[in-house]
Amino acid sequence: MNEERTYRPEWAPKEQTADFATAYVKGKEDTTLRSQETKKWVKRKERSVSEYVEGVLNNDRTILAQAITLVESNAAKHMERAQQILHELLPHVGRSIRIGITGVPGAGKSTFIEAFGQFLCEQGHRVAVLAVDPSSSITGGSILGDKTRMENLARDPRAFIRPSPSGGTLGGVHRKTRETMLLCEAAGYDIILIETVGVGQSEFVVRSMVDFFMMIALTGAGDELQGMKKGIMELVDAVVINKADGDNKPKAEAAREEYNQFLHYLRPATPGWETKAYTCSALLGEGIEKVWNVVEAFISVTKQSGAFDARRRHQLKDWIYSMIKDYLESSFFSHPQIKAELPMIENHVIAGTLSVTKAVQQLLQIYETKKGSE
Ligand SMILES: Nc1nc2c(ncn2[C@@H]2O[C@H](COP(=O)(O)OP(=O)(O)O)[C@@H](O)[C@H]2O)c(=O)[nH]1
Ligand SMILES: [Mg+2]
Repeated sequence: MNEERTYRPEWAPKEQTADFATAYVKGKEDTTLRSQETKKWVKRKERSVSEYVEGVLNNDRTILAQAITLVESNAAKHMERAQQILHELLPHVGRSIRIGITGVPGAGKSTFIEAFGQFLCEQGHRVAVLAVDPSSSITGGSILGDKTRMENLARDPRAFIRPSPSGGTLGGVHRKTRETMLLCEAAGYDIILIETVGVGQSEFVVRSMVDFFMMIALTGAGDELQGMKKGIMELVDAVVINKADGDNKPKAEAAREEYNQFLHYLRPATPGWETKAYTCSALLGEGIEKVWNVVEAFISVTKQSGAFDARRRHQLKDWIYSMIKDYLESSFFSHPQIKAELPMIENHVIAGTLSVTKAVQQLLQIYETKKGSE
């Protein structure tokens, strides 16, 4: 190894740990961006909308990734172009199976997706993996190391992995993930897997964009049923108890029965479908095919009953309303006059000199009159 390759930045931990990149490779100048004659930097040419559309339809992965970046951008100029691209791609979207996967951190979601995704690719499918990570919208960072756990899947040309969009509210992530999903469908991915950590509202957000929703659960930790408290069990179409291997196998079987007893009394997440618990070992790849068989049965039952299409229609409506809410909320709170007056009005309410209703009325009046005079 030469000196450049072993250079370590000062912020690197002293101890070499497996989850930290061990070497830092110094960047090379990208000569393609320098004009050959003048030796001056030239700006990379922006792609046209039709270049994006064609690239996505031909599953050019570079262009797909760039289109997703455009969709994720909050800049007005990018948003407009992204919407043009999405509009042209509309006839090519919607033909995938959308599967959401939730569970507490450490349950094995990423390991499961790696095994499940590889299995599906071997079956001739093309799989896109997206993530809704609420921590990324709050802290700006994504769950560490997720991508590295999907190393094999990431290398498979039949799979496409995209980590969480960052920035903005969960509502913003919601829009970005939905639109990213549409781009992946247009690029020919027929199975979309959306991973989310069971935090806050993210489960509801993911439920509102998928056909099939599953929870990866664990045994242990007092054997309590995870997700019971938060009502997550009423959102899912399957509970998959992972790590059913080695000494943990009997425990996983017991947990499965416990879950099944409990699920029996719940209102099913999807009309006409009984949510049940299953076991698997994502690590050993056991029980993966069984989970896929469950998804296939679900699709066939709900397509026949009409529940599948009804849910898709409902989700589109839901999307309209959630976007309106997001838009109004950010438009209200970013309004200069509101920003200026809000702290004062807040203080009046706290001091007891103004009622909450009156305060809200005042603020809305400020917002509406200013909007009207713009
Ligand atoms: N024994 C066993 N360990 C597993 C299994 N699936 C995942 N793990 C381990 O559990 C840990 C967390 O897995 P990960 O996929 O990152 O969980 P996530 O946070 O839900 O995405 C990792 O150390 C995995 O190797 C399994 O089926 N059996
Ligand atoms: Mg993970």
